Amino acid sequence: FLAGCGNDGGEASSGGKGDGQATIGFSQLGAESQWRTANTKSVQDAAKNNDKITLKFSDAQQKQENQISAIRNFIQQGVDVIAVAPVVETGWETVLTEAKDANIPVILVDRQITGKNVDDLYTSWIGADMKEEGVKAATWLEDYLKEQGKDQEEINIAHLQGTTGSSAQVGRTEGLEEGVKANKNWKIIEQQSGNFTRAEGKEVMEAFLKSSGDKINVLVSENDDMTMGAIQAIEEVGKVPGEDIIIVSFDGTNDALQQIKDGKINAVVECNPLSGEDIMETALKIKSGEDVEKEIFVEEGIFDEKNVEENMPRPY
Ligand code: GYE
Repeated sequence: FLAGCGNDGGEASSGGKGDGQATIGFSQLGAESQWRTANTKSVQDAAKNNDKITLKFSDAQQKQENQISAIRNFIQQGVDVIAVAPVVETGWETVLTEAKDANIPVILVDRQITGKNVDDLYTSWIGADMKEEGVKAATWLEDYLKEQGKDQEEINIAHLQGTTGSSAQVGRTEGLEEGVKANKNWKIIEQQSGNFTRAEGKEVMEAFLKSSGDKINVLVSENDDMTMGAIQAIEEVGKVPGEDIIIVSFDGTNDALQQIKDGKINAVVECNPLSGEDIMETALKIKSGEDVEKEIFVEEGIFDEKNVEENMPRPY
C-alpha cells in the first residue's frame, strides 16, 4: 500500500494508532516561575500516570521562535496532539496552520492567542480567565482600602507587569486598569514588565523606588515570583512591605501565602497551574473523536489574611 495516499474512507489513517493511545507533544513556554514549574510537573505527572499517553516535552525558555520550531518538530514526528502554552498572544497563525494542514489537533494551555481566524487553529483551550483575575485584584483593593478608611485618599499604584504581550499580562493589566478607571483617586504611577521572574521583579521594583519612592502606596505585581523580588527591593530601602506599601500579587504559591502570614503580602489572586489531568483527558477525547469544550476554565479564588491559614500548605 501507499501510506498517506488516497484516503478512501478507510480508518486509522494516522499510522494505525486507533488503539486509544495518544502521543502528545507539549511546547512549554519556559521555566520562569514557580507557577510554571508546577504546571510542567503537573503535565509530566499526569502523562506518567496515564498508560495511554506518551509525552514529548520541550521547554522554549520564554522564546516564541523556540516554540515555533518545537511545534514544527512535533508535526514532523507525527504526534497525535500538540499542546502549547503560548508565550505571547500574537504570531501563531503560520505554524498552527501547518499543524492544521497536517491534521494534528492543537490544545492551548494556560495562555491564549489572538489574530485573524485563530479560533479555527485550535480545538480547545485550558486555562484561567486572566482579565477576571485582574478585576479580582482591583475589587479586593477597593474593599481593603475601605476597611482601612483609606478609600478617599490618593492611591498611587506601582504596577509590575508580566511578559509583555502574554495573555496573562494583557488580561491582568486590563482588569486592573478598569479598576483604576472606576476609582478616581487611584493612579498608576509606575508600570513596567518584570517578565514574570524574581530577578527582574527585584530590578524593576528598585527602579520604581528610585523614581517614585515615597509616593508608592500600592504594588500590584502580576506574579508571585516578581513579588518576592520586589519585597526584597522594598526591604532594602528600609520600607515595610505590606504596611508602607500594600501588595497584591497573583498565582498563590506556598511561598507567597507564607508571606501573607508574615504580613508582607496583603492579597494573592489564585491562578491554578495544575491542569495536567485536564490536558490528558482532553487530548484522549480529541484523539478518539469525541467533542470537547472550546474553553475549559480552571477555578480559582483569592487569598488574604482572613483565609490564609485554611489554605496552607499549597500544592505548589
Ligand atoms: O501567573 C506566572 C507565569 O501564564 C498564568 O505565567 C501564567 C503566568 C503565571 O510565569 O507565574
